[in-house]
Formats: sequence, C-alpha cells, structure tokens
Amino acid sequence: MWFRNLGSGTFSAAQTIGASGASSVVVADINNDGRRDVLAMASSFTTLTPWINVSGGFVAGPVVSLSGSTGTNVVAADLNNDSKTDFVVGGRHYRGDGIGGFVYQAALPALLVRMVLADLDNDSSPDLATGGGGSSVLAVLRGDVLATTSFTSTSLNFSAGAPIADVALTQLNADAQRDLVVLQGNPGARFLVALPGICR
Ligand SMILES: [Ca+2]
Ligand SMILES: [Ca+2]
Ligand SMILES: [Ca+2]
Repeated sequence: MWFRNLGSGTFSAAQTIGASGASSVVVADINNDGRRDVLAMASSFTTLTPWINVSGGFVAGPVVSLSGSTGTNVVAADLNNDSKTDFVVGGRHYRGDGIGGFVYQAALPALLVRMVLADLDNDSSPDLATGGGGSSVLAVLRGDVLATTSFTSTSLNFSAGAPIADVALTQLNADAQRDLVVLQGNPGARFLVALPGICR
C-alpha cells in the first residue's frame, strides 16, 4: 500500500501496489525511467517481487527467488557503478539488469540480518552496516565496485556489547558524516546506542 501526502499533515486513502503481503520493502528506481519502484520481500522471506511504477499503478516484474537468504530486510543501491540498481538481502547480493530483473551475484562474508546501505566512508561506494541474529557485533562491509561481491572481503567489526536487534542510518551532528543508531539488548530491555561516523 502507499499513501499520498496531501501536504497538510494528512494522507490520501491507501492505494494498492501489489496484492500480496510483504515483510520488507525498499523504494528505488530499478528501470531508470525516473519513477521510483518498490521491491517487496514476501512474508515467507523466500521471494522478492519487483513492482514497477507505471502510469497509474504498479505492475509486477519477474519474481526473484531468495533461496539461502537469512535476512529480514532488503536494501538497494547501485553497487557496481553500472547505473542499475542492485539489492542485498540476508547475505546475498543480487544484481539488477536495469529493466526490472535481478540475478543472484554472490554471497557476502558477514552475518546479515538487519542492514543499512549507505556510503559511510565517503568514497562514493555504498557500504553495508549489519547486525542481528543474536550477535553483539556490528559489521561494516566497505563497498568495492570492482569486487565480485561489490564489497571488501574483510569486514570492520564493532562490538555493541549486547545483542543487536536493528540498525538505522541517521545524521546525529553537523559534521556531514553519516551516523548509525543501533538498537540492542534483549526483548523487554532494549536500548539505543549512537555510533557517530564510525568509518571515518
Ligand atoms: Ca522506475
Ligand atoms: Ca548495479
Ligand atoms: Ca563507501
């Protein structure tokens, strides 16, 4: 579903994107037509459907099998600098063909349950910060457009001191560096920790 912002603090009634439910969605222009499309992972976490934004609605592109994935959120960006949007879910990297299709590219060398994808070290390549699965380690895979996986094989690890439940990207101060906020702890006793500019 999507809701049009009416500009007065209110939103339109729900408008349907796809008929099926989803466990995670990400918005990106996957066919380079200037319209933002939606990648929706199924509730079962086993498939992903690209929903192409066409005039007046959305149409489904080829469904992508996520067999072997361990993750619960999808992140998308152009990872190999070919101007075509790619996506990562659960330790698996899928490369976009620029017309709405995706093919499996490579497995990534880190536990990837909850992720954010953003350029954290200012070299113009998107980096992947990830945690979850009961681990207290936040791993950062630096982007490398020349690598098969699109990331360096060695991750930078930061111990959060307690199991990580989620990670989010934010801007905490005025230094123009992208910062992270980590939700950690056990159910019923979770707390947020700020990691300002950890990859500078
Ligand atoms: Ca599009
Ligand atoms: Ca690409
Ligand atoms: Ca980077």
